[in-house]
Amino acid sequence: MTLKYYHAEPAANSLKSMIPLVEKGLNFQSVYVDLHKFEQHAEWFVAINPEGQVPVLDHDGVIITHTTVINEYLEDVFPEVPLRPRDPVGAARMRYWNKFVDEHVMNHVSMHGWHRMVGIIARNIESGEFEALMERIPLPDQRKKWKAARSGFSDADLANATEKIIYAVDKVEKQLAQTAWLAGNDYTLADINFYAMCGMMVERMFPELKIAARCPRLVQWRDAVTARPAVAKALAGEDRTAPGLRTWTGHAR
Ligand SMILES: N[C@@H](CCC(=O)N[C@@H](CS)C(=O)NCC(=O)O)C(=O)O
Repeated sequence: MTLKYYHAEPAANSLKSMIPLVEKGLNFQSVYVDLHKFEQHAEWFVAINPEGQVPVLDHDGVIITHTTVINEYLEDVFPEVPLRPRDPVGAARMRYWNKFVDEHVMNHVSMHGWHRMVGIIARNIESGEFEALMERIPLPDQRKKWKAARSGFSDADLANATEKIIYAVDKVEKQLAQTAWLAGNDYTLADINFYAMCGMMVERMFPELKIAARCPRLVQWRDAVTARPAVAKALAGEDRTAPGLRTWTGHAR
């Protein structure tokens, strides 16, 4: 049995499926894909994932993409260390939170991240070279996102994204007043999802939201996730992000 995990820095989507791999104690080959060099759009990588995005799981030659799908796949194939409740109600609650994060959180945090980080990278590329790079991006929406990052997202779009993030952190805070973890009494893929896509970096990315005062339970929950040995190990992975661009990701390094 061989498992190969293609990923970038230990943040957002790349972190989201790395954590379950480590939590489950699986042996896997880690393949770093350098987004700063646009390796995700290179021929060799697009041959593996035609959508030109990380992360990707290769299990004995079977390619699985999209983090929520990868994580449920890992759960189905390697259920020994469970990260999904075994009862249908618990599993439904976990999926409810995963859907919420995937549809209503991830893109909004991502827009702010792209605005601050990818925008700088995109603006540093010479004109002709930028257009040539855009040609290689397989997903039309992703091409638009790169172009928007280069020109800068509009204030209205950024304000809308911030509103959605405020709604999300307040919703999580309310849930954590009722249950220790998002889907109930157990740590699940839902916690991993919200942590990787928002929770780990929201305080550092949005100091103006005064998260510590506004969402004390979320901060406590985030610290509990960070303190898990598997999470610490996943976070310690390779990071080639220029130090000046690291602050938004919430990296301690
Ligand atoms: N829905 C996908 C999203 C994957 C995604 O957005 N990956 C980003 C990294 S966090 C990426 O590959 N970005 C590079 C690019 O789009 O050029 C998933 O859950 O895996």
